[in-house]
Amino acid sequence: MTRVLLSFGGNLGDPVAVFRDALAALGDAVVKVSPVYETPPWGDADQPPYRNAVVLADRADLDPEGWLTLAQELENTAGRVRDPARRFGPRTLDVDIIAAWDESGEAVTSDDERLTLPHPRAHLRAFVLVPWSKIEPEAVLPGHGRIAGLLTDTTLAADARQVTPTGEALG
Ligand code: A4P
Ligand code: MG
Repeated sequence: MTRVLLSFGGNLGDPVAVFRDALAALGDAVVKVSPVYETPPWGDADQPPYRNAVVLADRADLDPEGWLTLAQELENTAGRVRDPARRFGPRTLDVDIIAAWDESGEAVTSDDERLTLPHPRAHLRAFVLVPWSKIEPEAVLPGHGRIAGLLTDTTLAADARQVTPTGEALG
């Protein structure tokens, strides 16, 4: 079994419809889904606001590499087009693996550029930490401590105030 915390983000087309399709494709693997939030673009200001959500999921037959393949399949199904000139630019769907845990609950770590675990920017992102704290208030981001503690950082707390629930239902 590998449990993962997936982050969904998108700001082109109808991201909420895309999130629903991705969740349907994950099927029984889905354990918990956060509310949907509207968030200011991070890393590249010249683009529309994002919708973000996180999903806790479990699959007995997938290792973290298998999860990365599945995440990329979900992005491709959503018609994701990568613009190499704009790393943090607009997209229909981004699925990042924020963290992974093995069957005994141990966090999986990896320094590999193809799959870095935990995600190297997760601890800087209110658009990941706020939705995650909503479904797992006691969660720990491996290597960084309790997410509730991270969100007390001045910069993150200011960013968190701009992470706005939209009331759109995914389930
Ligand atoms: N990769 C390595 N580790 C991981 C991991 N833990 N999860 C590799 C997923 N992928 C991982 O990703 C680039 C490469 O990272 C992949 O080949 C994979 O093997 P990508 O999805 O092709 O490109 P990307 O998503 O543009 O890059 P990246 O680095 O994931 O971008 P970010 O950092 O996710 O930024 N603002 C708001 N408000 N909300 C957002 O969701 N998202 C981004 C994307 C920018 N600004 C945003 C949001
Ligand atoms: Mg990505």
